[in-house]
Amino acid sequence: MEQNWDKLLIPYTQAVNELKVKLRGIRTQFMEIDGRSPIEFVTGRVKPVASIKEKMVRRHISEDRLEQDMEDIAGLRIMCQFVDDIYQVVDLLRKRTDINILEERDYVHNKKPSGYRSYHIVFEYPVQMVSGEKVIKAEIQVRTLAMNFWATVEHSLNYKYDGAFPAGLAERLRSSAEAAFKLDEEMSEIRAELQETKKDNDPEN
Ligand code: 0O2
Ligand code: 0O2
Repeated sequence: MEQNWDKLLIPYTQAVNELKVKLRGIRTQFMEIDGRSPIEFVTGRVKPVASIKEKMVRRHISEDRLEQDMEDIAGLRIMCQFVDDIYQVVDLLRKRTDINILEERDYVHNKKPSGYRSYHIVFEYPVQMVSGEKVIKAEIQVRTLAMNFWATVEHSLNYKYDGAFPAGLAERLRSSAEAAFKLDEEMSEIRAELQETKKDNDPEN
């Protein structure tokens, strides 16, 4: 039987919309209290049907296993300024009672062969449907602005090359990912030095 995509995607769309509000709410609360947030901004999307179909072929996922085996039909991204912020956000997510974390993948410190870095969390999320509660799987990717810059550009180049970069270019992309990570490390060091300077100049110390 032909899959009814519109019907299948209703709870995923609902989940993405709810989670965008909830995750952006974390930023709002931090800004109110601290004037600084570990979350810079949040985006979310439901995977387009064409990408779902392509991934089903690539990962040998049958239609009847789709909802169990495809973890990123509902996908959220949290962008952070600093690498440390990623882990603060992950800690906050672990404490939430509205998501049930199934798996964490730390590609920040275990980069993928492509050079890709991000922290992935796969979780269950209950959606209140008129027919009753439906628990779906969803994924949050937590990354710095620099990691996001690299992943966004690499993803669009990948699309043009249909996933197979010429060897020399793949190597240059890997070294660009390293350059982005060096930038993250340098920014963290600058922040740490600024905090030290501030402490030294604080008359209360
Ligand atoms: P604001 O005040 O415009 O920043 P939405 O309608 O926003 O719920 P949509 O249109 O599907 O959802 O967009 P998506 O992809 O979920 O998220 C877009 C949000 O990410 C917008 O924020 C953008 O401003 C923000 N965004 C995207 N790229 C960047 C970036 O490079 N830097 C920053 N700081 N923000 C970015 P808002 O909340 O809609 O509001
Ligand atoms: P989209 O929506 O186009 O981004 P796999 O399918 O083997 O790659 P797996 O094991 O299902 O991956 O999950 P993993 O590796 O934790 O997460 C896969 C997702 O991470 C991808 O989703 C991308 O969003 C992101 N990702 C992983 N590797 C790379 C990479 O080298 N470059 C970029 N730009 N993003 C990456 P999709 O399904 O590819 O879809």
